[in-house]
Amino acid sequence: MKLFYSGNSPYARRPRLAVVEFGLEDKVEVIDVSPLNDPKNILHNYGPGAKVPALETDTGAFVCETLLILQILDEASGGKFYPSDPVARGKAMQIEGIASLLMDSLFERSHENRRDPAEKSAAVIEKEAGRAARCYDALEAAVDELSGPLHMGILSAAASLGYADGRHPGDNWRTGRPKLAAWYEDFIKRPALANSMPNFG
Ligand SMILES: N[C@@H](CCC(=O)N[C@@H](CS)C(=O)NCC(=O)O)C(=O)O
Repeated sequence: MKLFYSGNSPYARRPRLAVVEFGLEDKVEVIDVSPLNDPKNILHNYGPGAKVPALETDTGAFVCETLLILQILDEASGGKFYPSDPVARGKAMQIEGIASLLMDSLFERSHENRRDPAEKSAAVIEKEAGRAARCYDALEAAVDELSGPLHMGILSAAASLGYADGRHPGDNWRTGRPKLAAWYEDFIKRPALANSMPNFG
């Protein structure tokens, strides 16, 4: 399979992390397709979205959308991404959902922040900042789960927090969330995390 990514994409970082952490490096070739804003970007040859992550499967499908890609990679790993026990699996999915919500919210706010002042919506920015704060709180409350056996929700939570640091340093998400801050500082020492840290200059 081929996984297309760009280095600073928080979405693409999730399957990139999974490939390393769940032992798929022999099955998945990772291909950097940045810069994404190049109209001749190779992704335009494959489908309408031209977004990362994108996955070309061994059966010739070209699949976009992070959660679908993770589903395919999970199958390729023999189901390593989520626990098999139903209760643990539900908790892992709960974390994955919060991490996804957080990433979407941060992504939307970052676009809104970069609009021309006349086009910017203070209401959207405020609404998404509130949603992100609730997600940070939920992750702080779930830190025991984050510290447990590795699953995809944990990797996605780390990717979202890394993106928060890059695009929304003013969120100061560590303030008032000491358990999450301590967990994250330790977790990002894992080579897969350290080697894929985004750099927004
Ligand atoms: N809903 C998509 C979002 C992916 C996405 O927005 N990726 C961004 C990079 S972080 C992208 O490819 N942007 C290129 C563009 O907008 O042209 C997913 O979950 O995979």
